[in-house]
Amino acid sequence: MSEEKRTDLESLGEFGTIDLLTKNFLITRESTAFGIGDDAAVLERNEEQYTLVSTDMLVEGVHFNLMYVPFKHLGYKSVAVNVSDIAAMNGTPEQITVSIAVSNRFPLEALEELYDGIRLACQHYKVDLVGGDTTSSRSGLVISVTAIGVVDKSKVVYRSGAGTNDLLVVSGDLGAAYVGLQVLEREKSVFQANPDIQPDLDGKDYIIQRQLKPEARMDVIAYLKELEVVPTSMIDVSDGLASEILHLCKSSKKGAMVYNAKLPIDSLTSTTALDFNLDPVTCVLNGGEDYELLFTVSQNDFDKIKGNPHMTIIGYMTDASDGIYLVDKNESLIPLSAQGWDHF
Ligand code: TPP
Repeated sequence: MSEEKRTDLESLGEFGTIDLLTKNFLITRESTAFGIGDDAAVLERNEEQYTLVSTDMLVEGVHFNLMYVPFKHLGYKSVAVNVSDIAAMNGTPEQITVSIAVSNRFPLEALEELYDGIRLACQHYKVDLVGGDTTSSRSGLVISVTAIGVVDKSKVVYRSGAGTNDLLVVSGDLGAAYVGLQVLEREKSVFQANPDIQPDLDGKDYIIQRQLKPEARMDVIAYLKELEVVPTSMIDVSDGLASEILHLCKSSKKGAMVYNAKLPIDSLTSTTALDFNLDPVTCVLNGGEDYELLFTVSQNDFDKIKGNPHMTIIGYMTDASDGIYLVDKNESLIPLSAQGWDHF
C-alpha cells in the first residue's frame, strides 16, 4: 500500500467503511434472500421460514473496560447484543457460536466467569452454544458472537418497509446505558484500587444495570405477536436513537418527525444526566447501547400500541422530501443528525 493511497477511517466512519469494503461483493446464490445492510442476513430455510444470521464483536478498550465490567456480565452482554439483532428482524434466536481471542494475562477462572455469563444468557434466551474458536491475543480480550435465528417468511421485518404516515415507536426507555457508563467511568478508580468492590452503586443500580447487563427485547417481540402487530420496519438501538432513525429513513426512503417531549426517559437517567451536566435528550439521541427496538407500524395499529406500557409512539414517518426533524418543546423543527457512537 503506497503512502499516497491512505484513506482515513475516521472520515469514512463505521458505515462508510463497511459500504466501501463490501461494494464489490455480489449476491450469487438464490439461497441468500438478503445480505449486508440490515440487522441480520436472511437466508432461505424452507417454504415457510428464513434463517437469520448476525455477528457482533466486543473488543476490550472499545466496547468494555475490565476495570469495572465483571466477566460474567461481559459474557451475558455479548450474547444479548447479538440476540437483539435477531429480535430486530422479528425473529427467534436458536443457536450461537462464540469466538474469543484471549491474552494469557487472564486466569482460567476469569474465562470460566465469562462462560458462566454466556451460559446464563443461553438459558435466558433459550439458545444453544454450538461452536466457535479460541485463540490467543497479544493485547486485549476480543469476543465475537454469531447468532442464528428463524423467522416466518410472512413475519420478517426489514429496515426498509416503513410507509409515509406510519407511527414511529420505541420500546422501553432510552439513554440509561450511556448515563450508566458515565457513572462507571467516574468511579473506575475506586474499582481499580479495590478489586473486591463490585459495581453496584447506591441508588444508581438501574442505569448501571442497563450498561452492564442489557437485555434483548424478545419480550417486546412477544407482546407485538400477542397484539397481532407486525411492524413495517424495525432496527435495534445500539448506536443511539438518532443514528437508528436515520438508518430506518435511509433504508425506507422516508423522512420522519420525532417529538422530543415523547422520548421515554427514566427519571434516574434524567437526574443523573443532569448531575453530569448532560442534556438527557442528547444522551438518548447520541448515547447508544440501549438495545431497545425502534419500529414503525401502520396508523391502523394506533389503538393497539397507544398506552401500551412497553412501547411509546415518538413520532411518525413522512415523505423523504419532507426531511428528518426533531420537534422541540417550543414546536421548533431541528434537523436530526447522528452524532452517536461511531467506531472510528
Ligand atoms: N467505551 C467503553 C470502555 N465502554 C463502552 N460501553 C463504550 C465505550 C460505549 N460503546 C461501546 S460500543 C457502543 C457504545 C456506545 C455502540 C454499540 O456497539 P456496536 O459494536 O456499534 O454495536 P452494533 O451497532 O454493531 O450492534
